[in-house]
Amino acid sequence: MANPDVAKLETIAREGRVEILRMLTHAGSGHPGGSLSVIDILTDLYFNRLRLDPARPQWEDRDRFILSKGHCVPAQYFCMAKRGFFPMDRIVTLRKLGSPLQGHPDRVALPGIEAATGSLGQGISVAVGMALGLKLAGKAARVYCVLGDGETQEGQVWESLMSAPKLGAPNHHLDNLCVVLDYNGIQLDGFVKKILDQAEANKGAPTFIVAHTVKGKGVSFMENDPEWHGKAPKPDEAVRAIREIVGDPVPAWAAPIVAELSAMGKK
Ligand SMILES: Cc1ncc(C[n+]2csc(CCOP(=O)(O)OP(=O)(O)O)c2C)c(N)n1
Repeated sequence: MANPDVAKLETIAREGRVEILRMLTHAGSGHPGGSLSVIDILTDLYFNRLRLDPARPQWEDRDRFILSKGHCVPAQYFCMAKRGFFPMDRIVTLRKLGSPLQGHPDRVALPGIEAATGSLGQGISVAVGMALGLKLAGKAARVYCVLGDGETQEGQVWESLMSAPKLGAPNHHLDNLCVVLDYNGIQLDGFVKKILDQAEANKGAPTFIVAHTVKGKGVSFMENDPEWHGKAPKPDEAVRAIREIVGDPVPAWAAPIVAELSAMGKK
């Protein structure tokens, strides 16, 4: 989109960070670091780019979004709720038995999710296939996919990215595919550079964007610390984190969440 309202997107992403911390604290498990790094990318996609109709999640001409780093789905749940796919109060059921909001995206349980991801590397392959299918069907819809930098170590990522520029040629180049790399520099067990350096950006069509992000962004004690890859905050930690994100005094919209999490900490 030509002129995104950046201030509006920043406000939404700030709310997203608060809701991510809230849902992870309720769940007692999950992945704060990569959810906090990817929320800015997802905010741009969901509120500036994707053509979706929450009332018709299966609308044929919709753009498709696949979160290949599926463990960071709390960020996507926030965006979906905010866009009206389901009520925001449902996000506290994250990872609960029977909830459609599982720890990794489930396309059967939650309309609006395009692919079950979480086994790293698979989402990008699905995205490439979808882009080809849409081209062959003559649809103008686009496919967006977000990859983690640690995830690029999966062989399947390389296979799909090498095939993407070739598939559909000569008449159906996949210029409807846009892949964004959440380059936060940290994977599960440490810094990506120390483990295996990441992919170089592919030039030409399809598009591949390297987004330089910060894992745990917005929370000083989570930023750039691999400890916070896959550990939920305790209620008092979540309150501290939210205060950092929203500032002091806590604004009215965030006050009930701070009160809710403070009460959890006293139980
Ligand atoms: C095939 C596969 N192997 C291992 C895992 C376990 N795992 C979950 S998250 C993760 C690290 C992913 O790192 P990255 O892609 O950089 O994600 P981010 O830092 O953005 O959270 C790993 C190894 C998995 N989900 N799937």
